[in-house]
Amino acid sequence: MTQIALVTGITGQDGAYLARSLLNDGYKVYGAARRASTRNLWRLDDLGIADKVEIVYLDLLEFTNLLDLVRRLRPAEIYNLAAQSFVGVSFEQPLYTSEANALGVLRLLEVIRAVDPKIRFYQASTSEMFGMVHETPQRESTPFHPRSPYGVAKTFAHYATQNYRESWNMHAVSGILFNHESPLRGLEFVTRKISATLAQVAAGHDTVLGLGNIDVTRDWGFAGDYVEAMRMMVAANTARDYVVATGQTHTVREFVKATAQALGLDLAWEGDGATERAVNRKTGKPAVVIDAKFHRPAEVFSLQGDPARIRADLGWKPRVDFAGLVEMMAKADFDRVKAGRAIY
Ligand code: NAP
Ligand code: F7E
Repeated sequence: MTQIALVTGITGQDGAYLARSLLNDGYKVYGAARRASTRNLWRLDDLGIADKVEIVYLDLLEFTNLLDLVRRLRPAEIYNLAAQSFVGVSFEQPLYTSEANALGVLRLLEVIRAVDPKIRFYQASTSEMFGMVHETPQRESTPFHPRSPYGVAKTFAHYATQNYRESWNMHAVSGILFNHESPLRGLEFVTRKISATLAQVAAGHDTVLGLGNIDVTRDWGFAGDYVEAMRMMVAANTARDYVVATGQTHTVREFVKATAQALGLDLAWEGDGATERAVNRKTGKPAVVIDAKFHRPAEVFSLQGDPARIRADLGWKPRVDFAGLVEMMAKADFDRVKAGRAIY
């Protein structure tokens, strides 16, 4: 019998990679999207699966909408990837972020409890819950200390998922995923902002990359690897939460330098703090500058995950390392720029 999966956040980065993985294994995939005034399926187009996913309308703020959908589709698995996922914007829209990222998850859990508690549920938790970290590397037992409305809302959702598992015996699991990137990453996130902007500089465009704090560190992996971890957790015999990470950490500055190298850009770094910048030696023009508007009211300074538990229990490990990720993103954006294709 064909397995049915409902994937919320289908228009996002992870939704596209997860849908492709499920389709490859013969699933019927319903992709849940909010209604938009323009078509926003470019990621599914990029992976060549837009006509294979059946799009349904869903907004995490609408309880009856969620209830009707789950009743009608009766999926065996629900992956909740939908969220207001940009940390920076969560400081400007804390109430909306909490409605979607915290209460939206509770709505979904209530719907599953009412319709069929046997539906398996995946919640997209995040390393942002560790925030001001209490130990390094961070593992499943590390205390949470979120630093943004995004992190606070995701922490609520994480505990709600755990509580429904314990109260109603549901196979409801959370993946505590560290930053994962790809050529399909949104342009406002720092890695894709770097690859897309420096690709334009390398192609001769008159563009400058403005960044906030470039001393912060992140544990960056490839999104295509991380959606496999989601599936393993949902398929596992025991419902358990897992940290999903590479175990390696790098500064934003290192990401910039590695991307420049991958693109053959020769940058000369000068100054420090607010005046630090990198000049393109070929043109003599600044290619990277510090712009205070990208600083956050509270920052998560360093993250490094320990994926030992998921490796031991489920056999998951990342296939793409930092250098491979940087090269993949730089090449994809350079190819887009050279071909005159849209940079989304
Ligand atoms: P993304 O590209 O920003 O995608 C987010 C998706 O959520 C989009 O499809 C968006 O739809 C949808 N969405 C937003 N608000 C919604 C609402 N109220 N109702 C229904 N859909 C809504 O994010 P991603 O990188 O794929 O991440 C997937 C999930 O993992 C998110 O929950 C994120 O918070 C979490 N996460 C991500 C990372 C990471 O490094 N990528 C790490 C840990 C956790 P529109 O296209 O209409 O905006
Ligand atoms: O920032 C710093 C910024 O926006 C990374 C989301 O997927 O991963 C993501 O959240 C770091 C931060 O990702 C700029 O201050 C410097 O310290 O790429 P980001 P994020 O905030 O880590 C987690 C795991 C999620 O769950 C989230 O959904 O880079 N930074 N300069 C900058 N960041 C941005 N965006 N833009 C800059 O110019």
